[in-house]
Amino acid sequence: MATGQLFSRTTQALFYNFKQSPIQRMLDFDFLCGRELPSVAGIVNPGSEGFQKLFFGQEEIAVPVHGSVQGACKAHPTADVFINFASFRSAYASSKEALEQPTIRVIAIIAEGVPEGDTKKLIAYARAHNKVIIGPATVGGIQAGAFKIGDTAGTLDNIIHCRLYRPGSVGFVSKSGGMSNELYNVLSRATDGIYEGIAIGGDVYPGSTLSDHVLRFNNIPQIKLIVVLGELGGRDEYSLVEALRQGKVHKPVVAWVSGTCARLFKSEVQFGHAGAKSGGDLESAQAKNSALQGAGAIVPTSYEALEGTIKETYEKLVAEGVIIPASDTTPPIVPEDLSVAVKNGRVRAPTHIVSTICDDRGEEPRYAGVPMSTIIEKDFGVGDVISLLWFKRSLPLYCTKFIEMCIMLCADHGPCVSGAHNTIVTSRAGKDLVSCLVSGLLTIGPRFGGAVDDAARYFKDAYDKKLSPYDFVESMKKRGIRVPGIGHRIKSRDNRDKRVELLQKYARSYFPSVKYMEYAVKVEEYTLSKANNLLLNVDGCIGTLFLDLLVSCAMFTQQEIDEIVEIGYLNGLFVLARSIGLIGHTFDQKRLKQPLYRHPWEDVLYTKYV
Ligand code: Q5B
Repeated sequence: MATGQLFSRTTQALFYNFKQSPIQRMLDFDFLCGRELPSVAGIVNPGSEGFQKLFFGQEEIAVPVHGSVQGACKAHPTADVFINFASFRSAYASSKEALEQPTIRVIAIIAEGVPEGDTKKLIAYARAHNKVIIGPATVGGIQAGAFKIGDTAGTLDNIIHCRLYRPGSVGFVSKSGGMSNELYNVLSRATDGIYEGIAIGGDVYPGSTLSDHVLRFNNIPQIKLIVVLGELGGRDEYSLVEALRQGKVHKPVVAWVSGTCARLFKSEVQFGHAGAKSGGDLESAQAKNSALQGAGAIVPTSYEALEGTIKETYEKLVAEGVIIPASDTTPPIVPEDLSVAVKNGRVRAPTHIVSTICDDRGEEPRYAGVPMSTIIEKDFGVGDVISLLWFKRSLPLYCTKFIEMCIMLCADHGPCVSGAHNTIVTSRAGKDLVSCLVSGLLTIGPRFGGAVDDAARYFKDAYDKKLSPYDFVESMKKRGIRVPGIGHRIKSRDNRDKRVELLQKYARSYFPSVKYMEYAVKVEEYTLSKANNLLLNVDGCIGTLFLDLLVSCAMFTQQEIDEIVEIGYLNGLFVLARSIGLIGHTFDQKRLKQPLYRHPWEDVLYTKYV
């Protein structure tokens, strides 16, 4: 393993797998330390390229995303730390690939459960190529005031509390990531804080050992005191014992091996880490503590006494002039995320969107207050859903049935109408479903299918003003306006529109009143006297009947009815219905593998006389 510093204030890392929270925590730490360069140079997210927006202090920065380890290393040749957040399944392959890159020097493997055989292969490769592995099964490590791996040291509050934004004099190494957080607190109370802290991870075969890091700390001039927290199980601590015995460590080492309580259990005990189980006597916490003490480490009598022992040793070093306590600085304030501040009631922000029809924030979406499960359990239909989402109330059955009839009857009217024709041509041009659909929908307007609202408006106005059919039609003619809802290209007095007949029959049977529709029938009588095809069409029928529905169900105020007609809700019925048919035409053409449509020359009048 390399000797000396692993990180500095300019160290940059590549982060494997996009994990927003730990990356943001690294960048927040950078800001707290006053780093100028973000510690995350790039993200490797297999299969995707681009960038991710993250905060660096108050500013947003774009962190590049690379699809491969190799690509990321090539793009960021000075990033020499690889932080691997792959799962245990893919941690080996990605770690191996990272180790093979000449630019990568240190790799942290966060995943738990990496097969021991795989870890051993990684260790062998790293040793042979003079690279450092931290982990697997680790939270990582930190160099105070310089560089932090992922979630190490927890929240910003904890980092500030432990003064990790500036270097102290202690080199700390532990197996456990959780306990390292605890010890950062202890060390901030008992000393001037850490210079560097590493959690090697709780696996039986860690990529780097306690003694590897202690020997490294021994070579770092800023580290004056070394603190080690081992745990029962395994023999790792004995390599430290050996190093101490051989005089390889000349700085004071305070050490404690936790797990002394294992002796209280009658059978073998497995603690949280894979490697933390009471095995033979040599692997017990007691044996390791006494071996460490015998080799010259300062070992307290219990974990409770550890803080006091560290404090005593630290103060002795201060008194001897070995340590000049690091001075305290005030770190900058890292801006809080808006979502967190809002959640905790610390700020209020005006909303940018108002919505009243559907609330998806609870366990299940609610349409106008009605939970989705109720809609299913009570056997609601599409008409009920339209009632709730468009009119924000549950309409009676005869109304919802009428809505459904409109949808069913207007779903399609063959391939020759404007909308279907456009959709067919678009589909044959090879376009996608949405393009085909909207190309058809865009033809819906005052002449084709989109006369429902205007029919409701004009017929209502004429009826409310008590205009005779004659006066109504002639006044429209004078104004040069065709009566919306009257007239059809193929339907006529002798070829009635079945849809109109069906809707009229239903409404006459179930609606309390059909006064607007009956008025339209009288208008039709007059227009038919002018021309055979000027009959009440499907738009006019739906428009007038919907007026009847709104007025006669007594669930809408006059103001609401005026608003519905004014806004133009009723064309929505045709749009919704015809979407069904247009989607059908799109699929039909594609299924039939129809070629690109070209209109025949002979069907075009080429003339210069108009
Ligand atoms: N004239 C629908 O016209 C059509 C008149 C009128 C007074 C009228 C026309 C019209 C109003 C809009 C309307 C919905 C363009 C129709 C639909 C869905 C569909 C479609 C499908 C489906 C048809 C001949 C003479 C002229 C005109 C006069 C015509 N309409 N006068 N009020 N409303 N209606 N649209 O056949 O004296 O000779 O100059 O605009 O309600 O879109 O199936 O196809 O489900 O897909 O082209 O059902 O009626 O008649 O333009 O040659 O006019 O009648 O002024 O008089 P045509 P034109 P003059 S349903």
